[in-house]
Amino acid sequence: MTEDTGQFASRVAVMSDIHGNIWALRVVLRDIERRGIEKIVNLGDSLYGPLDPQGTAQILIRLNIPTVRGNEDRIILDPPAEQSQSPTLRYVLNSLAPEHLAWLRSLDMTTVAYDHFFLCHGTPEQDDQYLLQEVIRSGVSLRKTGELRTQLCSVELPVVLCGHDHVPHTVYLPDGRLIVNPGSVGLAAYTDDLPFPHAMETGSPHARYSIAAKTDSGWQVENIALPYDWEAAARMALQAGRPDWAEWLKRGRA
Ligand SMILES: [Mn+2]
Repeated sequence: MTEDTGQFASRVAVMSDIHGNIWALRVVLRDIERRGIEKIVNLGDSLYGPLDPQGTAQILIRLNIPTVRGNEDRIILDPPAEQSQSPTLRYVLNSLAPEHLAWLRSLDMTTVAYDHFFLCHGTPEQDDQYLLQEVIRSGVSLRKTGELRTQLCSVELPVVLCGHDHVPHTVYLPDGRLIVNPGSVGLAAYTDDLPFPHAMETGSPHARYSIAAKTDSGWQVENIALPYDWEAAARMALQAGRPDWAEWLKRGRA
């Protein structure tokens, strides 16, 4: 691998929200390798879902890349009372071995990677809040610049990497900072009830990740959408009793 030098000395592949989707993860990692990118980060929610938590954990532990813990990773480690009976959580827990849980437990909620990048799953303060999206009763919209600056007042690095809402976004702040959400490797759409019922949709079932690269004229961001065997992932979700996931996986719509 000699391509990752010179002009692109600070080139990083950004993954988030893999959600146990080993079929999507394998295709993303192959694409990153094909491009000669050697620096990868992972923004969390790596294992939760009716797919292949164990296989995904094995790959990620072997990769050993800068990784933060997402809200659904936290739920695996410390289930809140109202979720402790969830069949999907039981499926995940049954599939994981102690070493996989120990890896999850070793992750911090935020971290700094490769000199330029601040990593969080949701916001710097909360792993279960969207940074870039505001959910109100009437729908979802891009959070206002002033609120973003407040959320990021403690972050001094030029590039903030966040996930959690599964929708790719690149947002530029007036002070020159950049916020990049790569979308989701493993789950292109979903619905949630909090804080108000809403749907998050990428619009296609492709596996998503981003590449952030420092160039002479500023930070360059590429959003990648890769075809993968989403039918296989959907079959697994159906087998595990989640027809809703199967539809989200196959269509990228919710
Ligand atoms: Mn999340």
